[in-house]
Amino acid sequence: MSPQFTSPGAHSSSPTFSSSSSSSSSSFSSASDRRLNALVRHLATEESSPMDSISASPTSAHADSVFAHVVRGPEDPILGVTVAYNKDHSPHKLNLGVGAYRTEEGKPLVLNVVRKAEQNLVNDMSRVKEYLPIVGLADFNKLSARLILGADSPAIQENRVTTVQCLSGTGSLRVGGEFLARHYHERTIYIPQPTWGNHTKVFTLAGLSVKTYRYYDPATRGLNFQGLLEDLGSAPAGAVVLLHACAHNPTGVDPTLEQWEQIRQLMRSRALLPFFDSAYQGFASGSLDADAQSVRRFAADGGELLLAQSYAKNMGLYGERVGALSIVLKTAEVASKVESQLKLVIRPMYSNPPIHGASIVATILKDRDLFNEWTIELKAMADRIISMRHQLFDSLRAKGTPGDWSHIIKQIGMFTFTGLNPEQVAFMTKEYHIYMTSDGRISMAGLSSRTVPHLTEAIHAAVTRVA
Ligand code: PLA
Repeated sequence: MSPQFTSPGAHSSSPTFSSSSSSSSSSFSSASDRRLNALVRHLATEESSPMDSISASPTSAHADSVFAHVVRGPEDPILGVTVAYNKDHSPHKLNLGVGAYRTEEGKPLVLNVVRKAEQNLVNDMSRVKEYLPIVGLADFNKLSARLILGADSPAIQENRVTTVQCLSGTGSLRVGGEFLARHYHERTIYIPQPTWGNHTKVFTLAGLSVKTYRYYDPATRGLNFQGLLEDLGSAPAGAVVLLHACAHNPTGVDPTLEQWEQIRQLMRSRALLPFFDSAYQGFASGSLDADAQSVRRFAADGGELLLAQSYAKNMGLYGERVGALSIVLKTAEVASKVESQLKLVIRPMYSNPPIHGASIVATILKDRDLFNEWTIELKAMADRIISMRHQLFDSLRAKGTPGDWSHIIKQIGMFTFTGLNPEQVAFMTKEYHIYMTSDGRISMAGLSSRTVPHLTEAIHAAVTRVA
């Protein structure tokens, strides 16, 4: 039986909806017409007191927004550079802000091997779009842990590693931070000074208290190793320490292997818990294994650690948001209990991760030919960045730009920490349409042979004309 609605006063002269239904219309449509007509009459009745209360209600169309007091937030210091760049109409504009790889032609790059993997996935009619488990794609997790810890990792063989697929590097850091805030006794995390700008926000919002340790020495444009050892040496026992696995952002300064060894010994002796951020594996040296050495040394001593991985840069999967959080633990039993708690962190946050990007990565990592092809493309990206360093260095030297620019070729990874101050950066943006973060970081991956002369002109003008 159709639902019936009775409307008091349906015979009145208020405006009515004419029914578009034919004479054979069902009792349902005439009933719903009556209901709509009653509503229209109700809303049109001026002296109706419920109407008064609607217009006076803060969420009605007539009142001011309940969010009128909200103040405009600042743009993100890194992603906001792209927003400003997009508004600039100059044909000479150059975006060296966000770390995003560009070709020699200045175009974004989708790796060939990624195109192939996607083709395989599209052609596979057995694939479905069901939800992934809370922890993500099993193959992806297993292969990601192997990629960073090494195929022969004892921790993996002994099932002491739990890996969960997360929303790229950022999501992995956040899930790790939330887990620590809930289940770890020491809520302080030490991050390098300086570091990627988002670290402080991610960990603070996760519920940790953020402190810094000395890392970079502006005088030498290198590592402040003594300061680092002192600060970690006086951190409270058990504190978490964020370490950039390689290609430190923004400085491009990494510890040597000997220095890593000293850091490891100090941290283990003080029971400091390492949390590695690996956003650039393969991008620093061009070798996936070489760039994983810091992490592997810590894992090899049998101690515990957290590890956030991103495939944004090394597979060019920026917008696919694909990454992983691994936690290396003492026993398989602890690992499985920790995983059960990671699921409780993830489920109310985003339920389960997206399937496409992780499937691309798993397809590439499990096929020997695709994997080899990836390493070749990755090396080509790293080599192009290294060659940009040499071209910019040579070009500044040839122009006689005042200053020692050797740090451009000594630093490693996607960025050069130029030493330019915020005023010089603002000048370069205004006069030369070159966009970069105000701390003087430039993304070498955004540079090409074609744009090196323009950047050289701009740097030269900035250092000779702006104090
Ligand atoms: N960790 C570090 C050290 C990073 O530099 C970045 C990205 C991430 C994590 C997070 O990357 P993901 O979430 O995309 O995997 N840093 C970029 C982009 C490249 C950004 O700021 O979001 C940067 O320009 O610094």
